Amino acid sequence: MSDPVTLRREGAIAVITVDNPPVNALKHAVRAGLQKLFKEADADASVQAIVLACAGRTFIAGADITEFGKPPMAPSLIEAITDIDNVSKPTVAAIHGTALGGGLEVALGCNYRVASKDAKLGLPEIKLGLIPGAGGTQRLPRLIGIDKALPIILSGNPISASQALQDGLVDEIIEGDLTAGAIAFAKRLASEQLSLKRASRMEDKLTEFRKNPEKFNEVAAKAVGRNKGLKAPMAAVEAVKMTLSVPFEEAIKRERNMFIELLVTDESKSQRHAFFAEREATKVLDMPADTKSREVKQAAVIGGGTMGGGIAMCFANAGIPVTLIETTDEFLKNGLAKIRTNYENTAKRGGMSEADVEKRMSLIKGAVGLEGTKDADMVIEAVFEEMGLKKEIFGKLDKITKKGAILATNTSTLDVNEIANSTSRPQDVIGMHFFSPANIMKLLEIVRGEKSAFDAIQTAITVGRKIAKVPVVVGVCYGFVGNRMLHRRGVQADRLVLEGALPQEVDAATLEFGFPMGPFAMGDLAGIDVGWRIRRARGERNEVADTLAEAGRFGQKTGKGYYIYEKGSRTPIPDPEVEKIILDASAKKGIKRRPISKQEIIERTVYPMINEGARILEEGIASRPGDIDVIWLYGYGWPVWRGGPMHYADTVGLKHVRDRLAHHAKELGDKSLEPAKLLDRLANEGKTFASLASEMKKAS
Ligand code: 3H9
Repeated sequence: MSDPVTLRREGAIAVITVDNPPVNALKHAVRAGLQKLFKEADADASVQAIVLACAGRTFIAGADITEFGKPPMAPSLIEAITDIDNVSKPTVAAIHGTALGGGLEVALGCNYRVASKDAKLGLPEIKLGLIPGAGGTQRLPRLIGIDKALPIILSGNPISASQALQDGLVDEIIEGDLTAGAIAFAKRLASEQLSLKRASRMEDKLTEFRKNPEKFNEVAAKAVGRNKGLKAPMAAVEAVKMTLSVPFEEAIKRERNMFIELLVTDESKSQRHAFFAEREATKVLDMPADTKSREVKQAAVIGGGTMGGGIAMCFANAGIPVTLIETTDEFLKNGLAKIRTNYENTAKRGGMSEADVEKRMSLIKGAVGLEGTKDADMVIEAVFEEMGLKKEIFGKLDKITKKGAILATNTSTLDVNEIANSTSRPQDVIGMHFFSPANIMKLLEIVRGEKSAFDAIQTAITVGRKIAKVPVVVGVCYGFVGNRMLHRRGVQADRLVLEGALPQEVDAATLEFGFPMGPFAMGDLAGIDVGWRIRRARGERNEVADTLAEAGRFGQKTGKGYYIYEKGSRTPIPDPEVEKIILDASAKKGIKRRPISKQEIIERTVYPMINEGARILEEGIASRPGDIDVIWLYGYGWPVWRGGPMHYADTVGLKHVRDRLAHHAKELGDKSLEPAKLLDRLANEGKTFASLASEMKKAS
């Protein structure tokens, strides 16, 4: 294998290049190569300055995450960066793509940083449940100040090159050839013989905070935000705080130890699992490796309601022209107006410029009637959930649309195969299930019909990524993966309320678990009337929900539901009237109410989802446990530090989950809680969903 780090000369400038595809991660050979070649260039009297550049699509994107948890191999990243920092000649990092984590830490070990216009720089370790472990928490605050560094470290979000220039993280933006620009920059440095700028030795940006430590606490509390209590954010604050009182060398050692301690936490393991699961989810196990996407230059969305409008926005946001189709001029006008209002609201909040609003609106055309789909390479239908209507639309699309166009349905419940069979080209039909609000929610369930062609699936994945979604391929079943599992939680939440809990208790336990919202607050947000109407049509009844709906308590939209909402507020306030409705419902059903613990609430709401996830795997609806996790992380607010339901099940132990489900099933006489066959088998064999994933991968 060729060396991933090489050195070449451009006159008196040594150019060290990292070439370790795909993202130039700092595997052992890269660390060793960097250390060796920086030392070599430093020792060479004919070298006046050193440029560090990267080949391929990006600057170094961080430590090699796949090496975490394996025995450490010298040099550590800290050792390599310390040696770079100690070089006696000017050093310049030339940044393109993304300088992330350990990559930015390497760049911070250099004296100067130049970047291409579209580069991004960040310390995303927090998103992996970690802190920067190679000097980032010490060098960044010294270079740009604590008030600017803390939000970067605590959010994990990268900043743009222009922001970095403004903050002093980058010294120059290079237009055109980056390496040539960096070499020119280095030559200037060498000729001016300025003293070396070492972030590790800078103290002036710390003075203000040293004088006023209270200010540090204020800035830190703001940067931590909702993540208070999680291990990595707390450690990050502690690490940055060291800049105020602990000498640099000592602080670096302590930072490293904190990093190592975080590596073994469940939180970090869960977040790292999520990182790889997200990337794995786009790989379809049986798809031939050479499958190519079809080209999508023009899209059409049928239905100008909230969902259709949101989907059209996703395309416009990604720069793909899209036609919004409605049945009448009036509906179309309303749909387009709603989209414009959405964009304008974002602009008012400072999220985009007025010019951006116009640019995006110019990409969205309107048309009345399905003829408007004739030029589209991808059509997404987002009309009512009515099989007859969908089949009629797909039958017409079959005649109108171009050969090879992807015909997608956004159905959340209906049989994609039946829809596909209403056309003469079921191979082009697929489900693309967006989550509301579609322009915000990241998850995209791609529903693969039994006849969907591989290149149609691949196109949906590629387009999904292009429009900034996290695509996961699933099979056809009622509710697909996410909603099918959610249903299990809903059933138990309703039962818990009848047995003795109150909505606010169930919601509080769910929030404490880490979800942003509990099932009842979510019911109020979605609208209680939706389920009520469906149940009425089916002749079914949910005693509590339907009594609320009959009293006109539809949720947030009517100011009352499971909770009361003050005018203009979304904060749920428990309501004694609801408590009475619940007590009456229990009495009517002859249920003797009992106190219900938080533990039982979690076991009864979360474990049945895991159980359903196991059934979904058994049936092959999801191809990997990690796919289910990704769906829950991006579609339903599952806390990332718990890794997703299937990963979480592994952390509590499958035997425990199985036994508790069996216990509740027996105690309550509730067959729906009986452990799934797969869960039972894995528990008996002492296995995990992760081990099942490895078995599945080997078998494919
Ligand atoms: C760190 O640096 C700790 C230090 O402070 C201290 C250490 C002591 N390692 O995302 P993509 C793989 S923590 C190993 O699809 P994109 C990825 O799995 C690290 N592998 O591409 C995928 O593999 P595959 C801090 C990595 O263009 C392939 O590369 N850094 C790593 O959409 C392509 O990835 C981060 O957290 C890695 N670090 O996005 C950055 N990164 O093809 C994490 C990627 O087999 N990375 N892979 O599925 C990213 O955010 C994105 O990958 C990036 C590119 C934006 C760079």
